Amino acid sequence: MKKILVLGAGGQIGSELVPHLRSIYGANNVVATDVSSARCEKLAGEGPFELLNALDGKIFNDVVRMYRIDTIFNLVAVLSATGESNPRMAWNVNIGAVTNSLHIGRENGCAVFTPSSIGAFGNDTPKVKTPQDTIQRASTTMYGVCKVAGELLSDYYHYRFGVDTRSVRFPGLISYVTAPGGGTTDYAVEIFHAAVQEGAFTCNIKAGTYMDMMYMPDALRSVVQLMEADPAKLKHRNSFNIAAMSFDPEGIAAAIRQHIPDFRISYNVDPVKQAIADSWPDSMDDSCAREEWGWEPTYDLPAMTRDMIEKVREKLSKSK
Ligand code: VAH
Repeated sequence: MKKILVLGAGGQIGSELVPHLRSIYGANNVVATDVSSARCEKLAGEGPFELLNALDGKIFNDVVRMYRIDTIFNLVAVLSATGESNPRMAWNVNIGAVTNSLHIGRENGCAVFTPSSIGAFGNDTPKVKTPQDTIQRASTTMYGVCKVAGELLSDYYHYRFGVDTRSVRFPGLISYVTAPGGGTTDYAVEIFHAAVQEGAFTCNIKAGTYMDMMYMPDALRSVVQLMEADPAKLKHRNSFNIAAMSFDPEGIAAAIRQHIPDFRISYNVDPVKQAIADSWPDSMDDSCAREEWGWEPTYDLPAMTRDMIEKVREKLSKSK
C-alpha cells in the first residue's frame, strides 16, 4: 500500500483508521473522503481530504486518478438498526458504494477493502464458534443482506477480474473517539459514557444476549495486517472471521464494576435491535485468519474496559 483512499472517513472506523494509516504510510499518502466535511475537520487538518459521495462514480474515479490511489478502503455503511428504518436507502448506499469501489478499483488497479460483519450471519447460522465457511442466510436485516452481497461481489471481482479484494467480518467495535451511529452493538459503547457520567445505564439489549465484540485498536491493526499479508497464503479473501471477546450486557457491567463499584445496569429492550442481536452469532471461530495471516487479538474484556474508562474520563475532563 502506498497511496490510500478512505471512503466514509468520518465514521466510527474511519475516524481512527485514517490517523492510524497516516502514522504508518505518511499523512500525505492517505486521502480521507466523506460525503460530509463537517465530521472530518480534524482529518482534513492533518492530511488530504476530499468531499466525495461514493455513489458519484465519476468524481470518485477522478479523485482516485488525481491522487494515483493504489488501495481503496470502502467504509461507507448504513448500519443494522438504521438500515431497518429505511431498507431501500440502506441497499442503495451500501451496495452503491461497494460496486463503485470494485469497478473503480478494477479500472485503476487498486486493492479494495470493504469490511463485512457478524451481521453477515443469520438465524440459521451456528451461533457458537461460527465457522469461517457456513450458511449465511442473513435475510433478517438489510444490513446483513448488503454485507453478504458485498462479500460475494468482492470475491467475484477478485476471481473474475483479478482485483486484490480482502475483508474481515468485524464484531461490534468499541471505541471512545466517535459517538455510536445506529448499530445494534452501540450499547457496548454507550455504557461506558453512562457509567463514567452517571454511574448507571439503561441497556436496550437484554441480559444473556452474547455478541462478538472488539476494541478499536485491534480492529485497526487487523486491517493493516490483512492488507499487507502475503496473497499467496490467503485461502480466503472476503471475508475473514476475526474475534477478540464475546460478552452480554451483564458481563460488561461486571467488568465496569471492577472500576466503578456502584455501577448499576437496568433494561429497556429495543425490540428491533434485540431481534437483530438474536440473529447474530454469540462467538466466531477465527482460526482461518490466525492461520492465513497471523491474526491475534490483544484486548480482552478486562483490558478493553480499563482503557475505555480511562479514555472516556480523559475525554470528559477535557470537555469541561
Ligand atoms: C452494527 N456496529 O451494530 C455495527 C456492526 C457487528 C455490528 O456491524 O450494525
